[in-house]
Amino acid sequence: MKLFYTSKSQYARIVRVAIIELNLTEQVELQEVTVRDRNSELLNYNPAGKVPTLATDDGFILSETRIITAYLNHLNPEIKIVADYSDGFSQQLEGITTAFLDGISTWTRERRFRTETEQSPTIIELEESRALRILNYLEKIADKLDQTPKLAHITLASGLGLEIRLPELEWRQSYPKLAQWYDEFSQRPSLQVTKPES
Ligand SMILES: N[C@@H](CCC(=O)N[C@@H](CS)C(=O)NCC(=O)O)C(=O)O
Repeated sequence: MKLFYTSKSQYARIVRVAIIELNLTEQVELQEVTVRDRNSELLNYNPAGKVPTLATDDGFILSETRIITAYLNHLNPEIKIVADYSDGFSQQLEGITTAFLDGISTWTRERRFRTETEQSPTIIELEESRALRILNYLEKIADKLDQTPKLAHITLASGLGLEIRLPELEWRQSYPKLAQWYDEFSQRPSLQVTKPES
């Protein structure tokens, strides 16, 4: 199997963390690629051109973080990373944390890849209020977050990890329980070796 990734992608980071937590590092080869690039090697495999992309041993090309993670989880079902229907709360959290990551990614891209005149205040305001609503919700239920490497927790940690690229988010002081959860969860070796540098 081969995982196509970029080191900057927080979505690909979720899959890289899952590979480590599922003890599948020997089975999955990692290939770094470029995105938004007509000459990217990835386009020979996936017309969507997005990371993460997984080329499976049985010849399928999987996109979308949750689909890939669920596929990897079925290879080691003893460890439960992706929630099933018996765990409604984790499924609920998977949805909300994915929306958080999607929103923060949009906001970050707006700031980093567009000139000041191209940046849309409407989009930034929309994503900022979405992020704050979700952070308020997560702070309220912080005692229900634990330190197990579930997809929802990994997704949340990946979203919060974008603080390095979006200092204006400034979430730590207002959400102390969440900050405590995040700082402890981030100590996991899988999170440490995939930590974004910039
Ligand atoms: N919904 C997708 C999002 C993946 C995504 O947006 N990946 C970005 C990198 S963080 C990408 O590949 N962008 C390339 C592009 O937009 O062409 C998932 O869950 O995997």
